[in-house]
Amino acid sequence: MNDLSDILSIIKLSCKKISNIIQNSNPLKLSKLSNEYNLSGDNAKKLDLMANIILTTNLSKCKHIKTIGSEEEPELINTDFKTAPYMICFDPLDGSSNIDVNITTGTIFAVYKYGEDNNIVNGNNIVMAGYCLYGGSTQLIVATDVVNIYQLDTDFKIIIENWTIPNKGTFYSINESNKHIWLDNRNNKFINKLITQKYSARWVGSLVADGHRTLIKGGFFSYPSNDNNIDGKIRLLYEAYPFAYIFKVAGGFSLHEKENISLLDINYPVDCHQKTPIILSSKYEFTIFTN
Ligand code: FDP
Repeated sequence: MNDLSDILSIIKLSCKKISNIIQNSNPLKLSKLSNEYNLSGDNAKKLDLMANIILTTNLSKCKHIKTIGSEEEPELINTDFKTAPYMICFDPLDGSSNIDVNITTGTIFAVYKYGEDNNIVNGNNIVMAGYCLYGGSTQLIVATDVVNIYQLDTDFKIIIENWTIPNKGTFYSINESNKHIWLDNRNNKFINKLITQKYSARWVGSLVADGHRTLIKGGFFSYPSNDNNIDGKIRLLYEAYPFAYIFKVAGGFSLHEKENISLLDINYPVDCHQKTPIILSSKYEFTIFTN
């Protein structure tokens, strides 16, 4: 086994555990606020913290990993393996507002390879990224040089190899209740244009679910900056970079609305919890948005 398949095995084991907890517990109890707060600034639910403990405990034993970053940890954690080649960052439980109502949540991760000078420059240092969906079934989407989709039976088994995103979709996914406070005025015009082309709206409110729909069916997903979230809401290291990587490998696109470049080219942040506006898209919608 090579380094990445070792890391992937640990992710599979951890996601299977998290999936079992979700399948076998009362969602109202799992969604209770913990007394602790995560230092990325959000209230942490019980399930968020359980998922974090499972992932950090398992991954900190992996000899290939030098550093761990999690939404639920204040700072990056150094493992015992000081000369290991990789950093892993994850959101242990994305979509917390959907836990109590038994709607899809997920785990998002990215594995970064340190450069020669022991640096990570941006999202292009990613060598593997993915997410696990805890939904109608539990699926794991993994991007290396191709995107593969696994489904959990007794273990994760590949159900689709080499997934590519369709060129065009029929849905756009954006929280339109923020339309009066969006900072990029392209959004309103763009959505009106899609509506005239018979597009419909979808918003689950879990990045994993809305991003997954866009990856499978094509279309447009965005969480733009707004008056209340000037830097956007999605975290760069463990949400935006991984999704940007997955979309790129699948033949799709990502964009930072202010810089007008791929999210992967945005500089590695000083703060490991830095937020960013995010756009993920198939080709047709991306071409309209950027022209
Ligand atoms: P959540 O706070 O529930 O974890 O990452 C943050 C996130 O969910 C995304 O998964 C989701 O796309 C977004 O926030 C939803 O935000 P709104 O509630 O503002 O729509």
